[in-house]
Amino acid sequence: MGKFDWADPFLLDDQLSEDERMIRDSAKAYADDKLAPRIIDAFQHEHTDPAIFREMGALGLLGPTIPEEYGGVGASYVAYGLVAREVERIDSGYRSMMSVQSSLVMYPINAFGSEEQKRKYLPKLATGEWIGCFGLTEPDAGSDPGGMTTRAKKTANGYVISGAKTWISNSPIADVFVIWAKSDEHGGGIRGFILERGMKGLETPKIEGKLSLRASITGMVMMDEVEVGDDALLPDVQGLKGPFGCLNRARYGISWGALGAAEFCFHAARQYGLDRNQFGTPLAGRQLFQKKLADMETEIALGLQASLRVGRLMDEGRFAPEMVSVVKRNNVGKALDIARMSRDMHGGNGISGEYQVMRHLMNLETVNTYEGAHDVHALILGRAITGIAAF
Ligand code: TGC
Ligand code: FAD
Repeated sequence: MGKFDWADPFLLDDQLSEDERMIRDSAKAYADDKLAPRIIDAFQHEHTDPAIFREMGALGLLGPTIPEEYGGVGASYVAYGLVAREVERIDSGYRSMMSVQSSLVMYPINAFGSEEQKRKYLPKLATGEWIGCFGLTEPDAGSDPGGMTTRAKKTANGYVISGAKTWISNSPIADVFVIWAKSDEHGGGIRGFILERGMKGLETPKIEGKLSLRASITGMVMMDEVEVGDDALLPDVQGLKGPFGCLNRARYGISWGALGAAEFCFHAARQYGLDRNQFGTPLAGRQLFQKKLADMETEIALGLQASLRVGRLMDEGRFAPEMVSVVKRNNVGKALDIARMSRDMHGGNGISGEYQVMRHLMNLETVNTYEGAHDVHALILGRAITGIAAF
């Protein structure tokens, strides 16, 4: 008979390789030592520390799946998911900074870029010397990115790009911009371009006053006739499958990350219930309290196994985007329920910054919306199940 570990019910650790455990442990040590002490203050004061990119880069946590020759560490997608889980255990905003850099900036340059683009950008993005952002969403094109109006017009030796992107993670501090635009040269098809800070006509105003993800800076990318050379075009992809190819990876990472946040909230509720006495006994000794803990543990354990399976299939080149929709939608939705429950189980203390569960709850509201809103993933699955698109 095996032994039951309440914090690792299905012995997830046993299913990881030695390398995966090493990367996980290094991410965990970093998150505990360097991120946890900063987060309460950073969230309260809406402060994003750009040094975090360089710290993560030094540990190989940026673009870990990218080959070593371009600055990555050639890690598995399971390892990438484990890193997201450890970072988001501290804060979804820190995971956001990391996953945009890794899956939405380094991945498309590696997968769709020229050799020159890979050599120019990837090593500096891997060390965190350069910060990247990904511009898909527009004021009038969120869930429906095919409705974008940003345009790239062909010129003699390049393109002129005009349009506005909004809700772009990292944009106010970014050096490198992966921008998706409709290109007149390609019959109005969607193409990716790499823009750089300092280009004439490029502005990146910050979006102020977010009540969620406050440690991760978000902004717009305003492009007023930004001139780029032919070498700014990502040559190897055309159409929405370009940005969606990136989103598959980022959404998969989020499926692990959200459960890291959920684990924090679960562990916090358990400890609070053991420590706090009401009516003469610890709250943890009450049936209603234990049922909530059992529900949390069950959803986290099931969700982690599902993400591990999708990660293994990704590493074998056998995943389908709909698998990612299952785990992104389920795990984030469950994490949001768990954070809300944990907030409730902390009573009045649950609303204070010090106990941290309300911060996770507020963050997870964003995570439920970005990278394909919860209901949009239901529609992706609905289409796969019925053959009818209901968007
Ligand atoms: P649809 O007709 O379904 O497809 C158009 C073309 O794209 C291909 N495709 C995919 N390719 C790879 N992976 C996927 N997951 C793909 N999904 C679709 C498809 O095969 C087709 O290719 P082709 O060659 O036939 O043209 O497109 P649609 O316009 O009907 O799309 C519908 C829908 C709802 C699936 C899609 O628009 C969607 O997913 N909307 C959600 C938008 C979204 O996720 N935005 C995210 C913005 S980035 C972000 O939030 C970053 S936050 C990061 C952080 O801080 O962590
Ligand atoms: P909408 O698309 O207007 O959706 C509003 C509501 O309507 C949602 O509940 C949705 O589920 C529902 N809905 C939409 N369509 C349908 C339908 N057909 N049927 C039924 N219901 C529907 N984008 C980037 O490109 N890069 C980034 O780095 C980035 N970072 C972000 C960071 C933050 C903090 C936030 C909040 C967002 C970020 N986004 C980013 C944008 C994000 O991807 C979008 O907010 C998301 O795709 C949803 O688009 P929307 O906000 O326009 O909502």
